[in-house]
Amino acid sequence: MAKPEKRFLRALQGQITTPAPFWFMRQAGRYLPEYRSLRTQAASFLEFCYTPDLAVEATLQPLRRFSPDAAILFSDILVIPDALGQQVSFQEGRGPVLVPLRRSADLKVLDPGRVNDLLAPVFETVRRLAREIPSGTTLIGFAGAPWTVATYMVEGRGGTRFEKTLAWEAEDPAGFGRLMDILVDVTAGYLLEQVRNGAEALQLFDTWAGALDKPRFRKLSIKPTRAIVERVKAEFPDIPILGFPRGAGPLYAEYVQQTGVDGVGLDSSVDLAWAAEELQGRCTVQGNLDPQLLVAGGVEMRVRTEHILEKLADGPFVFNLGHGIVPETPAGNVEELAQLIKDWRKL
Ligand code: 1CP
Repeated sequence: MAKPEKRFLRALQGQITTPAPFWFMRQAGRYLPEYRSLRTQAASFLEFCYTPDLAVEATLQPLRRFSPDAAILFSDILVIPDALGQQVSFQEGRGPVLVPLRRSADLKVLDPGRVNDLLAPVFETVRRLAREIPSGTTLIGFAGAPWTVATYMVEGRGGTRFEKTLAWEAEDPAGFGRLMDILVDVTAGYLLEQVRNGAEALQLFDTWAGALDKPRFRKLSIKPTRAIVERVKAEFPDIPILGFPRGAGPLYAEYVQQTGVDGVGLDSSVDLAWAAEELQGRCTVQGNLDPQLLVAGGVEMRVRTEHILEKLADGPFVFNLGHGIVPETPAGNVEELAQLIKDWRKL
């Protein structure tokens, strides 16, 4: 059973909590000077993720500054392709670079059987965090959703328009479907192992869901997400699962109805009145301050934050951004935002 004293978990159970619980996507990372300093201790970003001392510390850094209601495991969605045996590296200023998979025959490089063994350091990080985070803080485990992870595996890098991934899916749906099935299977197994080691909630990041038209959104975002939710809930019926189908637009409604998620992350483009009306009756909503307003700070950030709280905090709600904190963000603005949320309606 979820521990009721944790406000984040109560919100995911559908309760209204005042003030609203909050955390920020990418609350750890380069905008924090203490992160940049810690990061120098590992030669590569993946080594950083696979060193529990460093990953635990990176997770804890934002907790000390902002006391959010949730800590998110420090890792990356691309540890899955790495553990499957695809060659993955992160290059300074360029982001992730993978040796791309482009056709069925390329799938033979993948070895799904070893994923959880290779990711043992991540599970150790989860175990240690479960002991080390403050008692009112919820530990969120996560993974990329299959579609989003597949885009990196097929394109070989970020910053694309997913032409090669969409073309493979169109030309050889059965072959691409095998890649998706592998990802559903290993992602469910990976999330289950995070829960066994102490994760108290899970988030599935479908960052590139917005590239899919309606039939493909159903096939490549909703269906695999539902399969993962079902597998995790079969073993842990009470574990709250959040989905983040970024850019889904009106398809957010179908996503919420069909996947079985307990909460949904809204990107900044989602209309708040629409979300309150169409989504919040069915699940907890999370979001959705534009990360650029957090870069700018000041009155615009404050007005928009209050507006989001006015529209959504009377139902089950977790305050967050509409996407991750960007490296240019002044840490002081994040501190101010955290205080705003905590003080809202206090007087
Ligand atoms: O230190 C560095 O320079 C590396 C930057 C970095 C960091 C801090 C990357 C590379 N990943 C991360 C951590 C990370 N990634 C976390 C944990 C930290 C936290 O949230 O506090 C999480 C949850 C992610 C998830 C992630 N990685 C997503 C989904 C969420 C999102 O932001 O959309 C995606 C798409 C990635 C891929 C990725 N990893 C890193 C980069 C630069 C990218 C994006 C590449 C692109 O633009 O396509």
